[in-house]
Amino acid sequence: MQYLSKGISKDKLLELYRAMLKPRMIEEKMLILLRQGKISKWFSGIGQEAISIGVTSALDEDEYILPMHRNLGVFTTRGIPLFRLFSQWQGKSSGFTNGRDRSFHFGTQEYKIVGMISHLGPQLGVADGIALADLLKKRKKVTAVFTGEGATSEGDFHEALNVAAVWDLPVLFCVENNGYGLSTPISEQFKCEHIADKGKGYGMETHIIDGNNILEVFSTVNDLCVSIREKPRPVLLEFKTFRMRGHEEASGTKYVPKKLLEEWAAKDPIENYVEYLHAQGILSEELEVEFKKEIIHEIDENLKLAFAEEPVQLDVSKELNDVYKEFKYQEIKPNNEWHNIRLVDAISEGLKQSMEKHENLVILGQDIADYGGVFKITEGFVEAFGTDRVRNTPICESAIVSAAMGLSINGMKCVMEMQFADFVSSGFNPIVNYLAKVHYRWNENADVVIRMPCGGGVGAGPFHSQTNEAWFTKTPGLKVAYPAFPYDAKGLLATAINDPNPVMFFEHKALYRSIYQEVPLSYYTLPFGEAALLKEGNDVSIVTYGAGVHWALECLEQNPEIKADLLDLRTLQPLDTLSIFESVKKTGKLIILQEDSLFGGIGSDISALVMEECFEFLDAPVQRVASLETPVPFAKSLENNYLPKDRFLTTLIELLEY
Ligand SMILES: Cc1ncc(C[n+]2csc(CCOP(=O)(O)OP(=O)(O)O)c2C)c(N)n1
Ligand SMILES: [Mg+2]
Repeated sequence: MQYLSKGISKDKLLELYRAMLKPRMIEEKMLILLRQGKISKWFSGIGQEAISIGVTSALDEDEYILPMHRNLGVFTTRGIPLFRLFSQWQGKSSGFTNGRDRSFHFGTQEYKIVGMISHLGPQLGVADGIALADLLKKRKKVTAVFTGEGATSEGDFHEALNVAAVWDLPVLFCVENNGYGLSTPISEQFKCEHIADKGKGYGMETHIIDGNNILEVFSTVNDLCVSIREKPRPVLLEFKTFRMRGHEEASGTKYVPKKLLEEWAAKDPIENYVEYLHAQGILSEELEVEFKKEIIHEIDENLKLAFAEEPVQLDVSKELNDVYKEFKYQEIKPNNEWHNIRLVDAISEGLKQSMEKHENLVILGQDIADYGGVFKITEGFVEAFGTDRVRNTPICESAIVSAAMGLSINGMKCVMEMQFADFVSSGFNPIVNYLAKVHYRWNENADVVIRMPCGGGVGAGPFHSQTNEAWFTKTPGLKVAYPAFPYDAKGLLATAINDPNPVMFFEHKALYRSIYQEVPLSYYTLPFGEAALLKEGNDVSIVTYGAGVHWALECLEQNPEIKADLLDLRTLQPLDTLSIFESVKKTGKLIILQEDSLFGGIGSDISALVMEECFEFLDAPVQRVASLETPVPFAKSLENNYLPKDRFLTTLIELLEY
């Protein structure tokens, strides 16, 4: 191995050695503990230390770094006290997740490290968002994100690199090509010769680096960082290296040809470097022994601390409370000027006023800039706020959701416009696995609102008509709003943006231009978790939301003899169960109207809750009226049959006559 130490001080050369030695020695200790059954899973980075250490050493301490499961060296080089790492691996409180997540699945703002989620790929888009925030705040920073070569097959890799290229984001994409992804060799993972070859397709600068050569890694990355800080751009780095142990310890390396292991063993990043340092007279035998002694001492002392720590104590209310970041709702009252506008106008007005209120708010979405979005919600926004804050995105929902997460991590707020709610399936993973779980996992919040133009009755077929709120009400960590009127939509959107938690904000397309209402001109907020009692009557309770509210109103108008409480839920998470129970206790009968297909919708849960909490008050079985168990059909006659509107009255009368 050829080492070039040009311009690197002797102290730095030694520091790099010590920094590589530490994770190696921790790992060797962990392997012993693993065999003794004292720790659970272990993903070894032995043989790959030069990459973690070289990259981390080249970054400034306040630059974000996003490691994966083999990057122990990132955590140690950033100076995290070892007992905190050991505690984390044992699921104890001095770790970073209060026992809620394992191994390296955590982040820490204190050390500017953003750990992975198991799904691998979303990390890359998060790095984009972090870098975008730096760019927007005119901070000259680099963000480094790691991935294995296996995970480069995920769509997230393609999406994140493409976005970074189009936006000139200062991201170092560090691919550790270690020959295998679990048991899959690179020949079954990708067809090109080098991962770096892919950079060309994204119009991106690339470098291939010997990942076992610490000086090559450090020098190249250091030079690149200096250059990227001045001239922001993404760079794809492929580090050639090898995974010397199993995917995780239990799985072994039987499938890896012995010859390969031997070849790479000869290229060990630490042994070779030690030889070089000895030959140069930089490292003496005595100093080497001293370093090792110090590290062993540090490991032992910190292990003692971690083992002595009590297992994490269960506090049920804390478990529930930590799913969301605390948000103290602030009521802001409107002024006295009102105007008659459509739902679509109210959302646009609310969004615009939030952009004026929050300087750190960025809107991301397809065709939202000059074009104004497909529903024209952001028309004129570019003139008011510029394309930095009203940002057209490529068609890549997953990377954009991840980027929104990254913006939030780096101090921004983000509203993402999903062009149609149906397309959220392409960004589903980071929503339910990253945004929803991040506060519970490591106390980081996702200050993101995803606007969801949704719903049927518009003759748009199976892929432009869905109302998929149940995918999200099911997921702890998300809030879900679903206003039916312009006044509610504007006030709730303002609150959604103020709330530091992730909010799915449903906007019914069929209501956009058909529903008018008097709405305050000025900025105002409305609280989540409060249903609106639109009509009062003693015969029956009708609970609904979105388009269902308007169907129920029409039905009651045409049948004035029916005396019903009509509750518009307005938000589904939090859900105003108190108002539902109160009404049911008064009327003794409940019908739930939901536009989504029946099974597994929120109506089913409301029904179950009422059965559990109000059983003795019920005079009839709770009724659910919802769409058919089919995709949403295109032709008018089929769609009318699919939607529950025409079935609602029949079931309502049956319930009244029960
Ligand atoms: C979406 C997803 N698919 C599959 C897995 C299972 N899995 C975890 S790590 C891994 C291999 C990753 O290989 P690579 O990206 O090369 O990283 P390495 O482990 O080699 O460092 C696999 C298949 C996962 N965690 N997430
Ligand atoms: Mg790999």
